[in-house]
Amino acid sequence: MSQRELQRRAADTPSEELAEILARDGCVVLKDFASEDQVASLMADLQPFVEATAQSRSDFSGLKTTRTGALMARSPRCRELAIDPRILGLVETFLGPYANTFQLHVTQVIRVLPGEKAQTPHRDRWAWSQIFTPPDVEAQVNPVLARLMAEIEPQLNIMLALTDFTKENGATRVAPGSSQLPDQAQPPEEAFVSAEMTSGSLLVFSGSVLHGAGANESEHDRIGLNIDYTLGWLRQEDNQYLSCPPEIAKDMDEKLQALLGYVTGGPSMGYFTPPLPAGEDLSSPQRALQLPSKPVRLDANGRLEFVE
Ligand SMILES: O=C(O)CCC(=O)C(=O)O
Repeated sequence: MSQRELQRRAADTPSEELAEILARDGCVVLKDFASEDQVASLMADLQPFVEATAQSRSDFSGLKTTRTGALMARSPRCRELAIDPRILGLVETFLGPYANTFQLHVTQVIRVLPGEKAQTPHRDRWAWSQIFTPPDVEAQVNPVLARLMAEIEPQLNIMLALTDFTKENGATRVAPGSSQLPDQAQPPEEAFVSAEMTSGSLLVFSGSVLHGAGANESEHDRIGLNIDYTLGWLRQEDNQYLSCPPEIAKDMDEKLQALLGYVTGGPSMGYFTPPLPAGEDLSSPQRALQLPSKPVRLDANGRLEFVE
């Protein structure tokens, strides 16, 4: 596989045109998606959480990388970005054939620190088909899930540059067109392009394209704001019900509540029954946002009780 150019488009390009590029290449850059002021406001929201985040501890996640999550709970500006109509339009166009509802999958600030090495190229959709193995043991794959995931597009990602992304500071490396290759294919180094972009620009990439963070050989941090979307019927990578529980989600925009998972997917997916008091009935997930948050627990005999 030879190198294919990474396509770049204006931020207001119609979603149908972008979805075509994504279907062919698996990636596209949207220039100047956010203004300098928007980037500064995002940074202001996120800085305290990013500064307090310890470095990751695995070879894959990076030993000189910090990953800060729970962004919907933590940042009003991230909430606005997650439901930006340009992004939601593209999510619906690109993932639309494979689901009736969509949800947030990952929300994470990825800060690549000076001295970090390049991340192993991977496809994000492998998260559903790889079988969990201890660190240092070669990943095992469920072949049925791998085949199913390759037949659909299960995921769409955005990476907003909060600093400039350069080859030197660890811009995401992506292999345009690799989304078409079988899982076993290992494209050569030359097939990868550094998604260089100025802060405020956005890399959009599918769960099928081979990519990874680049090595940071500069003296400055590379900071990207990563929000991933997936199909309503797949398990979320970052469990949004825990990262953004009902007592926080209850005052948010309805579109965002739905993306967090507080919506019924189709006729019956995702309902729940409030465990107390007795007599509560099957309820839509939206009801969890309206209930008074009265804590419950199991007593010494394993019986459910309200905490008084
Ligand atoms: O930070 C990046 O540029 C990409 C990170 C990534 O692909 C991952 O952590 O799965």
